[in-house]
Amino acid sequence: MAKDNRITLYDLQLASGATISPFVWATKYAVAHKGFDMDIVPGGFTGIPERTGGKTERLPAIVDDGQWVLDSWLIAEYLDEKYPDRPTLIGDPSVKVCGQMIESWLWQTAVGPWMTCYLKAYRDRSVPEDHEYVTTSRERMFGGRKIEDIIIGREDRLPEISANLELMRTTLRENKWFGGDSPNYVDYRLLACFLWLASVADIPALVEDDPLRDWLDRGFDLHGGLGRHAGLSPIFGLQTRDGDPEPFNRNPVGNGLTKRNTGPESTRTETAMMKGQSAK
Ligand SMILES: N[C@@H](CCC(=O)N[C@@H](CS)C(=O)NCC(=O)O)C(=O)O
Repeated sequence: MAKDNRITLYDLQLASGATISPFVWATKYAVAHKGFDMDIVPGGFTGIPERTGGKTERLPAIVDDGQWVLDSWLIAEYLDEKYPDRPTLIGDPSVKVCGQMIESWLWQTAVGPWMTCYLKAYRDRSVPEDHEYVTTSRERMFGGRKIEDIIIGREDRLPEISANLELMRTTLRENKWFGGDSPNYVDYRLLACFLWLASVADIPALVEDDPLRDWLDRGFDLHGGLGRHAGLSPIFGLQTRDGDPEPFNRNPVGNGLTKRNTGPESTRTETAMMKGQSAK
């Protein structure tokens, strides 16, 4: 049992003290969701093995009353297993399977493309002793291209990345949280990607009136404003230009996939459209 209700969490931070890693963000939310207080061990990318006594090269890691647990998903599973009487993070196994699928989609659709827009801020905002490591390791990940070259053209890419998030907007139009009435670990995994974004966004990625904003604001406010660190940047405020794609669908129409069939009344408009009639 966590001593004094406290769990130690090894953080991965920028110079501002804001967490950069989406995996660490998800873990912070998981520990808070379980009702534990956190003792944060600060630090950047350099010296993770030294900081953790050789336990890991990657973060997050937690220590619960002397027990080390690594990996953000394994930590969430550990917390549910060890503390079943506290609020559930994952619960049914399908939550993990479907959650990992939607998270992979978000990484492919947005996190990866945003990385090509914000890599310079990612490096410049890291703690000074990390700059060289972040530069060389991330340039290697991008096939040896220079960080300054990778971000070129980002103003053209940002509206398109935003437009590609429509799947999340559709889901959140019908549901308060991915967990249903209350947030679960899937919400935290996805919120963590946007918190990563906020940690590196030297220009906004989403327009002010993006429908995702409601869920994001509620999510960032959870657990005493866990996602409101002073080192984070505004992610809303993207200015679109003539010729840019619409950053979100302003006229979403329900269809058979998203609308529940509760009888002819519920499908009348769609049926009229399909028959080329005006709905009565
Ligand atoms: N599967 C691991 C991934 C952890 C991971 O890759 N963390 C990154 C930060 S996002 C890290 O520690 N990177 C250290 C480095 O880049 O040297 C988890 O979910 O915890």
